[in-house]
Amino acid sequence: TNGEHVAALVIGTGYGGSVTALRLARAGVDVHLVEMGMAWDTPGPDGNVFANTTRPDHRSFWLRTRTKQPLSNFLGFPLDKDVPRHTGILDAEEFGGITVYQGRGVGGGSLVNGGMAVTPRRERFGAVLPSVNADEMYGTYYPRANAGLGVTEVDTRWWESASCYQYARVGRKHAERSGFPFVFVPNVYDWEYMKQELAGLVPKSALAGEVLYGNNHGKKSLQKTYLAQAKATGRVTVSPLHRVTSVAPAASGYTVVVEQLDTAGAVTATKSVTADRVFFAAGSVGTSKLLTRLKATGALPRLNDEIGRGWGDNGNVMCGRANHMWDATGKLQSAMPTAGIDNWDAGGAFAEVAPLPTGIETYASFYLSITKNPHRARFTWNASAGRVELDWQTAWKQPSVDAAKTIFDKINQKEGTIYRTDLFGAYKIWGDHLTYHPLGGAVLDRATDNYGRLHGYTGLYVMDGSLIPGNTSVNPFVTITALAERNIERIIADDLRRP
Ligand code: FAE
Repeated sequence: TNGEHVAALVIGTGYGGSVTALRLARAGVDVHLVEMGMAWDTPGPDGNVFANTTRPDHRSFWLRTRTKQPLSNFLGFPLDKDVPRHTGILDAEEFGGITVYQGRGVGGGSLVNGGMAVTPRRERFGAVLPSVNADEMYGTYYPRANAGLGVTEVDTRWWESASCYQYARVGRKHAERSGFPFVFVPNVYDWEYMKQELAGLVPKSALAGEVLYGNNHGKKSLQKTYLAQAKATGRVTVSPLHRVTSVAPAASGYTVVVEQLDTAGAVTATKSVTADRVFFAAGSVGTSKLLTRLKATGALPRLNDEIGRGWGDNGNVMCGRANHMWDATGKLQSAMPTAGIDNWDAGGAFAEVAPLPTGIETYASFYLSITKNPHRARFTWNASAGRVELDWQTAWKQPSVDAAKTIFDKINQKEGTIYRTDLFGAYKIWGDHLTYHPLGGAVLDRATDNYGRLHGYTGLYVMDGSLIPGNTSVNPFVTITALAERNIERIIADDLRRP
């Protein structure tokens, strides 16, 4: 409520925000979480909280009147359709050269993502976060994050015969025939639940194609893990449909301005609260946009010049391949990926074998590659337009395409197959217009100290993916979670326990 004072205010409820809330609350600190998206705890007219991926509706997109699906076309038909403007779950946020997909709601990206919970190979960690002690991360914080997130491995004996992973077995066959290492990756999906889905014993979720607009069952989003534990402490409150617009020094602590939204996105109230400490966990784009604007417009002028810098797309690029008739990928495809092709050291690409859950046999193999892309963009404040811009260039995806080609040109040659040209618009092979993995913008040990304390101010912290400089070599959320676990432990010990 307006005029309230809180000990700790956390902006955003994704991985960084949820870890921060749980650990502060367990240390005896009262925490208020502010989330611009909805709570996602109430069923819609169809009895489900979340819309199905194949039938987007008002719940699916953040304040859009037309869907913007990552796969825009199929067999020559455009897939996008009109939807009522609503504070839906998936934001396709458009900058000049790239569309950045993000989750909106209590749970952040955990509501919409594929659940792939990958710890980078240890020998690659030095390139991911050079200032962080790898022994501590691999000895303590990665295990803590994996436990907190409920990460488990698929039962490979079940996987070998499950019809819903035929597409992944075809992916393995093609990878191995071309000599690439094929690796299983852990996930946060409840595998026992999926087995029951396949056996027809429970309502289908992953096997009904649910992922991009939320999973009604089976996936352990943050709502079921960190946030449930945080709420159980009795010290955590959450305000959904509240968006932070300003943070500025007050006589004691900080004044935080928050707009309350209705489900059409209109501002219904503006509130001002004070907080002793403010934790920015609005995601790489959300935190970078806030900090860039607050520095430029004079609310937080002492933030340093690293704010807004070091942003990358984790090298995301997508493609599909057309298989021969003997390599059917299956009508039923689990929406939760289980495996990847690791050509990082030789070619700079790690490719997830991704589902294409259309409900029909497509003879297509589909992949999301994470690549070693060297380009880094910067957020800047455009005063005349009154908005933050990102200077990512469309052409900067070329190194990612080249890296992905080290895998798929070879597989196509070996198999005598071709790329699909119908998935991203007419005759377009590469899905190079987007990222699911925004990283950076307030990089650790540059914009902040080595534990996320923002330079220039006491009591302001960054806790999310904006700390990571642009690439993690694998899917990012386990690293975001582990880094938040590491930083908050130090912050509690040094800033909160000592007078
Ligand atoms: P994030 O989870 O984005 O949370 C930030 C929260 O802050 C959001 O809920 C925002 O609504 C909220 N917010 C933003 N601005 C404000 C404001 N001004 N006031 C109040 N609230 C605000 O941040 N990663 C993997 O590791 N494995 C996967 O399989 C995977 N699949 C993905 C699939 C999709 C479709 C997408 C979009 C992402 C995927 N990711 C995956 C990426 C992953 O979800 C992402 O890296 C993390 O969610 C980022 O965590 P953060 O805590 O940084």
